[in-house]
Amino acid sequence: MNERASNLLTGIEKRDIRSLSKAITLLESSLQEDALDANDLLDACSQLAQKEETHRIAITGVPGVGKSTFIEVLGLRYIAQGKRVAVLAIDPSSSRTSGSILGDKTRMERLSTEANAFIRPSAAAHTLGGVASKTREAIVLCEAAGFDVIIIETVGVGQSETAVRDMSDTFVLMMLAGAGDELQGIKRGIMEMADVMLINKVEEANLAMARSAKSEYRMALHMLGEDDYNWNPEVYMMSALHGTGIEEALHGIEIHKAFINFESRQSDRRAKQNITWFDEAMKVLAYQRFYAQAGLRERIAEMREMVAAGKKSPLAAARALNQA
Ligand SMILES: Nc1nc2c(ncn2[C@@H]2O[C@H](COP(=O)(O)OP(=O)(O)O)[C@@H](O)[C@H]2O)c(=O)[nH]1
Ligand SMILES: [Mg+2]
Repeated sequence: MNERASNLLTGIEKRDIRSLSKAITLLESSLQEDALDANDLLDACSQLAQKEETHRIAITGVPGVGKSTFIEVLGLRYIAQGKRVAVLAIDPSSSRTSGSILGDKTRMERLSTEANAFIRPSAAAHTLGGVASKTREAIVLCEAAGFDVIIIETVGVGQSETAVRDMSDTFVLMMLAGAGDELQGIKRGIMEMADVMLINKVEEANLAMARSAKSEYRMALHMLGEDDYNWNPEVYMMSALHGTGIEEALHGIEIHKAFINFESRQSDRRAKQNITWFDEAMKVLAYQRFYAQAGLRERIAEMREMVAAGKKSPLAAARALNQA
């Protein structure tokens, strides 16, 4: 390991936030000269990470549902319990400079001033293997730096949830009462992934509607059936802004943690997740190596023209380029 990587590693071991931040930036780098250090660092951190004791919580839901507001409350609770909390935000649609990320930061104002909190906005969307794969690496680094609770905030639309489910112990889905499933962009597939469901913004004016939404969701979850571990997801009502129902919601998350910690379910789940990670990394690296071939770009352009002119079928053209 060279000096830069080993300095960062020392910093991470000392729980230095600046080193952690720099290390994550290094891992996000797409520069060829950073790749080796990034690998060394990730490897060393995987060995360091106190894996079993940490809790990886994914919070998902449509923009505006109140994820960041809830994470601030949740994070402060964990800190009050003496834990160290890292928040990683994934927004597949945004780059680092976008307004939504800045908005998140201000919404976690109190959390961000805590010495035992670390808040990291989304990686740039064009990083190799996608934002989600970088988040996975960031989790490893945060755990190596002694963070006990890792909260991953992600928008509940698009394809990122499956990836996020694959890197969390507890998958929390936040909903609004009465907005209608279609309106919320919540697909059945996402509901199937939920370990805990929270209906947010439940206040006096919509209490009745929230109650009926709750029983509808409970019924829907029940019909979806149990997951691999026979866990029955529960639905809670709360107002992250006004602080009502928070105890119950936290309790729901904690019960799930206790459940997965039982009989090595968590290590089992993480082992499966690591296999998925490996499979994805294989694809990304194979893809990268393939496209790094000299002269490939010209050959692709040539084949495209032949396909367009009807001189070669698309499949035959692709096969021709893949026979190396
Ligand atoms: N009335 C009400 N507003 C809330 C609640 N939680 C969040 N908000 C507001 O909803 C907006 C979006 O919240 P935010 O946490 O940024 O949502 P995110 O996009 O899911 O992260 C903000 O203006 C919050 O103040 C709640 O429980 N009740
Ligand atoms: Mg947010």
